[in-house]
Amino acid sequence: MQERLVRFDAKLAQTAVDAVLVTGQNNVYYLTGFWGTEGTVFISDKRRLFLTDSRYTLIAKEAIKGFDIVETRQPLVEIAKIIKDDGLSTIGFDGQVSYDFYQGLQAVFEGYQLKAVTNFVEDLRMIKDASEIATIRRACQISDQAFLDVLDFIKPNVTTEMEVNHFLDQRMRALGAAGASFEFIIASGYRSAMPHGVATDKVIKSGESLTMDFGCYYQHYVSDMTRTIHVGHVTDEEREIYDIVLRSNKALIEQAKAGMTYIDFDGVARRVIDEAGYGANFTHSIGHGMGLDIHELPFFVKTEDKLQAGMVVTDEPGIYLDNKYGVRIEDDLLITETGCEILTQAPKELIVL
Ligand SMILES: [Mn+2]
Repeated sequence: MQERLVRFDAKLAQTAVDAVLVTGQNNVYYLTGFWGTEGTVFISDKRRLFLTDSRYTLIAKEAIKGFDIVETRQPLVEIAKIIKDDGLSTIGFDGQVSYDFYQGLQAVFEGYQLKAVTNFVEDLRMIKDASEIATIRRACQISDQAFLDVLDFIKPNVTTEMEVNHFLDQRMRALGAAGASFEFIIASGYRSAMPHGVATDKVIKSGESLTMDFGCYYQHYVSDMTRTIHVGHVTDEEREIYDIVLRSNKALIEQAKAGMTYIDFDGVARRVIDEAGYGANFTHSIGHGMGLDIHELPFFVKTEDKLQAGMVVTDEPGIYLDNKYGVRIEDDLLITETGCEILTQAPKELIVL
C-alpha cells in the first residue's frame, strides 16, 4: 500500500493539479485497503485524508495507514474546511463522476479550479504488484477448478445453460470466491455465435458447442476465462474452427511481452484468424486489462502504447458463424519483461463430452 502511495505522489507531482479527490470504491480500496460504500480520499502534497461515516470509522482505523481518518457525513464540506489555509488552487477529480456530484463539487469548492483527471488511479492500477498478482492467480485457480468440475455436471440433452451458470457460480463460491465477477456468457449451439449470449433455459443438446465465459471475485480481484467445448460429437468444420482459434490464442501467448505495442498485441492473434479466412468472423477486440474491475486499462485500441511488465490482460480470440455456432478461448496473462505467464490453466485442447 505504501508503494502505491509513493507512485500516487510521483504522479501527482507530474500532473497540473495541487490535489486529487478519489471517490470510486475500487480506487479508494486500491489506495487505502478500505472496502466499503462510503469512503472518500483526498491527497495533496500536504495531506492524506480519508473520510467516512460512523458506520465505517472502526473498520477504517483498523485497515488504513498513513491517512488522517475523518468521520463525517459530508466529506466534501469537511475537506473544504480542512484545506482552507493550505494554499491549494487546483483540485483534480475523476471525470467519471455523475453530473450531480460534479455540481456538488462546484458548490463546495468555490474559488478553486476543478480539473478532471480521469484514469489517474486507473493508470496506477494497470501495473499489478506482487500481492495483487497472487490474489488474481488464486481467482484464476478457482475458475480452473470450476471448469474441470462442470465437465462432470453437464449431461447432453438434459442440462440447461442456466443450470451450467448456477453450477459454476456455486462451485466457485464453495472454493472461496465471493461471487461471480460478471454476468456469465453460457451459450450453446446456434446461441454460441452471439459473443455475449447470456444463459437461458435452453437445453444443451448432443451435437452442439458450448461456450462458457465466466469468472469470480476473490478478495476483490477478478478472474475471466472462456472455454468452448463440444457435446456428443464434432464435425470436421467444427474441429477446424476450434483449431484456428486455439492457434490464435497460443500465438499471442508465444509473443506477448513487455514492450509490445497494443496494435501488435491485437494483431498477432488476429493475423492467425485472418490468414485462415475468418477475419470477418472475429468481431471484437483481442482482450482487455483486468484486476479490481473486470474490464480496466489497458484496452487494446489500436495505438502505439506499449505493454508493461505487471499488466494482467486477457487473450480471447473468437470466431462466430451466424446461426451456426461460435468458438472463443480466453486466458488471463501476466505480462513480464521476457514474455508472459498464463494465469488460467484449465485445459484447452478440444474437449468432446
Ligand atoms: Mn474477457
